[in-house]
Amino acid sequence: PFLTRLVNHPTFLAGEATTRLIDTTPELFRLPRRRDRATKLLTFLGETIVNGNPLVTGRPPAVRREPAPVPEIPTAAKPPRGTADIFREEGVDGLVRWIRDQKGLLLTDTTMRDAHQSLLATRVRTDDMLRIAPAYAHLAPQLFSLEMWGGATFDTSMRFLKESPWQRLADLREAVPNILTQMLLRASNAVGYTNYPDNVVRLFVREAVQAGMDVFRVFDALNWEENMRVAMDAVIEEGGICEASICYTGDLQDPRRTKYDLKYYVDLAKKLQAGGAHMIAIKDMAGLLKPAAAVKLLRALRDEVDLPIHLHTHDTAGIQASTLMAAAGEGLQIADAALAPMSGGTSQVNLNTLVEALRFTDRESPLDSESLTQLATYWQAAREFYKPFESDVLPATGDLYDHEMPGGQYTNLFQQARALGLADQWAGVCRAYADVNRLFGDIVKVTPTSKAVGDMALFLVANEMSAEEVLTTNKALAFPASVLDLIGGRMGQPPGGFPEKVMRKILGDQAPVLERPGASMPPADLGAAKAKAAELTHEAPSDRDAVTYLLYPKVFEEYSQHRNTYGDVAALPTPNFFYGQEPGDEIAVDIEPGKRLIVKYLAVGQPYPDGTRTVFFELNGQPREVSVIDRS
Ligand code: 3PY
Ligand code: ZN
Repeated sequence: PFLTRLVNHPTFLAGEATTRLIDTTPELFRLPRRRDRATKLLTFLGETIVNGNPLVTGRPPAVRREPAPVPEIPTAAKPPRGTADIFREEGVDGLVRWIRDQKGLLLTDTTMRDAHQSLLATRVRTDDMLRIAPAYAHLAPQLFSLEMWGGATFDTSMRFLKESPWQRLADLREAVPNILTQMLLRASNAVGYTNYPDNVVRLFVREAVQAGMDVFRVFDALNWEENMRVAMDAVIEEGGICEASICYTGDLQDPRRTKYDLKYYVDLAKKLQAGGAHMIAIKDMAGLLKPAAAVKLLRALRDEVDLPIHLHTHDTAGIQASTLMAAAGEGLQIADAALAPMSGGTSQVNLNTLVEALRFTDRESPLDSESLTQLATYWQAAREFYKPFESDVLPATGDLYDHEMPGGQYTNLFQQARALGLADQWAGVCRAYADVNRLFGDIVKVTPTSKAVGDMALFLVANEMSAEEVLTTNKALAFPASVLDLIGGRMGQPPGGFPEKVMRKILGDQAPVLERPGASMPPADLGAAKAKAAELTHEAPSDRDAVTYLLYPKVFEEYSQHRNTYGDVAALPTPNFFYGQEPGDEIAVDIEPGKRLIVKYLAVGQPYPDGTRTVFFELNGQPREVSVIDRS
């Protein structure tokens, strides 16, 4: 049948069959499935009903089962013209001109990326984004962009949620055709925790553009512009918008801290401009940029760099709205914020109230307050699904400016500390984090360098050691792998390099990498990765799966196994994904456009001697049952 399908395919008949046939006509290469999709999903639901979803086991339960309320919108109407239309019609230069012409402060909504990465351990599922996506298109077309991809979302969507990050991007792009999509790209670390070969970074960017990504916020975790080149060039060549970042650390107003002063940031921004950046991001990942410093930084950048500026900060300190307002007063073009119920604390500043704070000023935003309230109302309810992942609130004190921990790491490191029995020593962990930063020469701390500093801080507290003792002790120490990576130069070089003494102590006789790590890394074998990925997915070989495999081999393998066994669980409503169903519950699951399953859960049978139980459903009105192993 394969040959029959092949020779009858229009591409083949048109005489255009080439070796690209696999890429252009993947439908020919899909092999028949052993089990149909409905059975796989019923098996997943059955397993979850009997055994629970391990993701939420032992965590505080979510109570909400009803869907979050979606505002009414004219779905049949074309959404109003937005930034994505401008970009498509007028290219990046036209978009940049348009940005400069705007009087009001433009806003990026980070709810679907950084906000839930910072507040809910990156656990928000695609389904909850897709339900509200068309409402964004109709109610908030004045947004500059929707940050909804990259950072930790790529890894966590597969690792924990068992869903495809690519599908999330493609579906959101389709649902919100008029607003720019935006992602966070860790330059040579792509969406991972270590540098990858250049050809992997390039392929990743190409696939992201093809799947619908517009704005790439590219940053290097040590502010090493040389290490940003490959990613920036790839974004520009593939037709994306290159927003190159300067990561903000320290305090440019503190006369005692001279390493990261105004000149340092301006010089870096100039280098990024020379490297072809279309826009500059000030990436204040720890929320350290104080209002007065923001004024100085904006003035200097606007004087010396001729690119639009986009300010990103975290509200860990609780006062970052004043930083955004101060920056807006200095001509900042774009700011990041999150919808009210997903804002504040380690997340971004409150977008709803920021819009009101700007009202009746010359930077007033054209966003509609009532519409934003409707979007916020949705997220308030949707957040309830994620109660198991709510982190403890850790109000920052003045010591935030000492340890400088990024918003996304703050609560995460606390959980790690608690898991090691060090919760009561949290203040000590924060102090150790600051000491490790000083030991390493005062570096930029953001993924992945922040992880290395955090790992080292926990290591010291667990071993009851001070940072100085690392240099003086004669004990052989087994340093965390991330620390060996960082000090070994495999994440790149900080300004001035790492302190000699630290390198000698931590690396022993191992020679550090001093050049750009990608320069000495052999290119990844894309052909082999494509074949391996196809073996795992049982799908036609694709560059997309290949690059996913190259970035996260183990995670991709487990995700593919899950998908082969249970189908695409992204289609399930969140309460059912976490908790299965109650007897008598009926849910609608759209497994593809126009193909809806109505699943009613009836009952579960007693265990058989072999430990299995039968779970009884009705599928589209017909009785169906699946057998699952009771693991209790
Ligand atoms: C990430 O790299 O995921 C970040 O959010 C850094 O701030
Ligand atoms: Zn951030």
